[in-house]
Amino acid sequence: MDKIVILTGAGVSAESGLGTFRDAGGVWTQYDLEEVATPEGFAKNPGLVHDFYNARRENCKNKAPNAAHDALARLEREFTGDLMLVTQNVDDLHERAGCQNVVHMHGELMRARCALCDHRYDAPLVMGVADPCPACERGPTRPDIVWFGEMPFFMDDIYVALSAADLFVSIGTSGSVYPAAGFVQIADAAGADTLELNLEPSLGISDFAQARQGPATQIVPEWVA
Ligand code: BJW
Repeated sequence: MDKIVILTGAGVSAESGLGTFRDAGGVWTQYDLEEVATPEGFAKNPGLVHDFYNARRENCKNKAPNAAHDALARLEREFTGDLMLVTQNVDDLHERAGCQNVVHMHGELMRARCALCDHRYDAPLVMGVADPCPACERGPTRPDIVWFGEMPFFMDDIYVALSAADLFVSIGTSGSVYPAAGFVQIADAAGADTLELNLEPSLGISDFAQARQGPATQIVPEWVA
């Protein structure tokens, strides 16, 4: 076993106090995703979208990595083969646990980008509609987040890693958002073993060879050990 791809989702950060999206009380039960997580929503009301991400940024800064993040950081440090940690999460808890190479396929809460020239930079804690791009000074700035209908980042690198993987592990994701929800099928077709670690069976559980259910802070350290 020397090529592992790990996909994480909101369930990994749940026990750090960051809400998931689709569980009871989750982000999409409180906000209309069309309004705050689509390019059309941003075009219609950028102030509302900035308010949503400003609150998420403030909330995230006050949270800490948990035992699942710590275990994955230890795995990254100690594993001698190729390991790609792909996260759908926009928080920075994997990095704060010590992970060096995190592939943020849905972007990063703590980063911003210019909608005109694509310049990327560290987001201020509070972004606003009038903020000019620090590089071109002309374009409107936006959170560096992949919204519905937009192409997730690093897809070529991810598909290459999935096609070569010996093991694909999906942790803390409901398997309801594509293309991430289809990664298990790509890895399986390429001959990888597949494992799901989640609080409850995901939508895609039948595609996995093995699954373990429980809180991430328990089952991830147990798996890494
Ligand atoms: C615990 C736990 C604990 C709780 N321990 N576990 C077919 C193919 C391709 C695309 C599509 C398709 N069909 C539809 C699409 C379009 C769309 C899509 O998927 N829509 C679906 C709703 C049907 N996808 C897109 O638009 C994507 N772009 C795209 O497809 O571009 C074209 C393309 C085509 C083909 C190839 C490549 C590209 C973009 C999707 C962008 C998603 N953005 C969001 C919001 C932005 C980030 C933010 O603001 O935070 O990303 S949506 C939201 O969902 C967020 C998440 O990353 C994402 C996934 O959610 P996640 O992480 O799974 O959270 P939950 O809440 O759903 O689940 C949590 C799980 O944890 C649960 O199972 C719990 O049980 C568990 N859990 N506590 C362990 N303690």
